[in-house]
Amino acid sequence: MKQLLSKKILLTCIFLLNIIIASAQNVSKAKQPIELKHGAHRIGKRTDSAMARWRGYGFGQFIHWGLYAIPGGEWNGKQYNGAAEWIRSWSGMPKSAYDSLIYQFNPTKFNATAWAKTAKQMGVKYVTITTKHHDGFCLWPSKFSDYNVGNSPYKKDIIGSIVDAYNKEGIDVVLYFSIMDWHNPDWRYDIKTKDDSLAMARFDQYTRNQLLELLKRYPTIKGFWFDGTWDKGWVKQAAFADELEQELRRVHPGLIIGSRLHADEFGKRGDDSNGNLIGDYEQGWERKIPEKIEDVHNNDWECVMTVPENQWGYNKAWNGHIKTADEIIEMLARCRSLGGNFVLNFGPKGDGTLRHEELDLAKEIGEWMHINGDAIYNTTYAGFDKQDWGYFTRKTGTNKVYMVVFNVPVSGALRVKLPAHTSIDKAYLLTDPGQIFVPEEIASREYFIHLKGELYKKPFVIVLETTSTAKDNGKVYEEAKT
Ligand code: 1KN
Repeated sequence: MKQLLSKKILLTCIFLLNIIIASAQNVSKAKQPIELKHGAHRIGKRTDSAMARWRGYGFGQFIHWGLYAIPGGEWNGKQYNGAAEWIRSWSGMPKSAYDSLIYQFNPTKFNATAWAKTAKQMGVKYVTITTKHHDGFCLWPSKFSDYNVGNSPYKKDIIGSIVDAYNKEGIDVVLYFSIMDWHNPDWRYDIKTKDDSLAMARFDQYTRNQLLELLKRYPTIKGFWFDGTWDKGWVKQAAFADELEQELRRVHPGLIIGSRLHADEFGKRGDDSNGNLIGDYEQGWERKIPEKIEDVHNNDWECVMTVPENQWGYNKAWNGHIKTADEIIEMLARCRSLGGNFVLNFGPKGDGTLRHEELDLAKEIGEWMHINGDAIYNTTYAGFDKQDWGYFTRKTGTNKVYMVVFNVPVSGALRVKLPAHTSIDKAYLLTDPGQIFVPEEIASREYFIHLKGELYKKPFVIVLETTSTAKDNGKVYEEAKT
């Protein structure tokens, strides 16, 4: 009995010891990064001027345009419930009917200058335009695919006229490019046979050719926005895709590429197997926005957002909730307060015009940006605690902090908690610097800014000129939570 008991104790001890050893090993494993050939090539943010420019944009426009704009989510009188640009994948529409839309593509009312002027009026600093979506249709006359705009009745190069017109308005251009291609017979969702490998090797070269072609044709572009890279077929091309990314960067210095082009050799996407971000910025904030600064893991990031629910290409029937200008402005301010860019999607019609809902939004958002843009452009995370009335942003590298106010409390008192070693020198309304607020100190480093009882129908901005006696001024806050 005694012996049995001690045996039991011994076994328990060994068992516990094993757990301790295993967890200790885990800890050392977590500390020891594994060697990766195709993981992140840099730890931390880029420090060059092209990336600094991108970071300062604040607000961008996304454009999804292609053959899917012609059906606009409808085929033979029936409505497709998915995203309009995915209609080719719907069993209700024959693939051949979709592919034949190229013979109908003739947007005679398309005017790149008009689009660029609308974007400028809205206040965006960059545009991301679909060169080729999942359907494989190319909006430029590609030498490497017949399925391109040059073979449509329209004939003319759409990407070229957009790049020129937007650049003329001072707006930078990024090219969206879907790797997944429903038109190219060499595309594979997975690679299971020798034949699949051969096909995908041809597909790799096709992709490389097209990307080099785009860089050559449009030398002013600032970046590529990749999509359709989630299937195993492409994930297994990690080595090729990584080398391709390096090649594109060599050919076009300063080029900005998000986290979606290549996986690492273990098939890990976005963050590599060591948890480091692949590419220049986090692309995962699609139709969602981080809640707090910890969520962004000190990465550069961009949020892309649709006006209705999940619709990117033109859909005649916008069902469900459609965002208002004020909602969109709030999303924009929230993104800026967490150091990200915000990109609003437009889905132009098949005739080349913008739908009136989007034109109206561009105007209303633009009116706000025109007077409040200072709180958005070249701003970043302020290092102040979030308050219920809205969002803080900071003019990058300075002690100028903006309060973008959306929810005025019934008391009219806006709470501000200052970080350590910081004081407020001056507080005033951005649109009327003569309107000065005298902050009331309510506790150590805690203030109320009292509004004067007006009715506020639009979000507004209060500027705080601050002094920081912390070692490194504004920079401290930007790097504080890294
Ligand atoms: C949830 O699965 C998807 C798959 C593709 C969600 C979105 C997308 C594509 N990315 C967006 C930027 C659009 O281009 C959309 O078609």
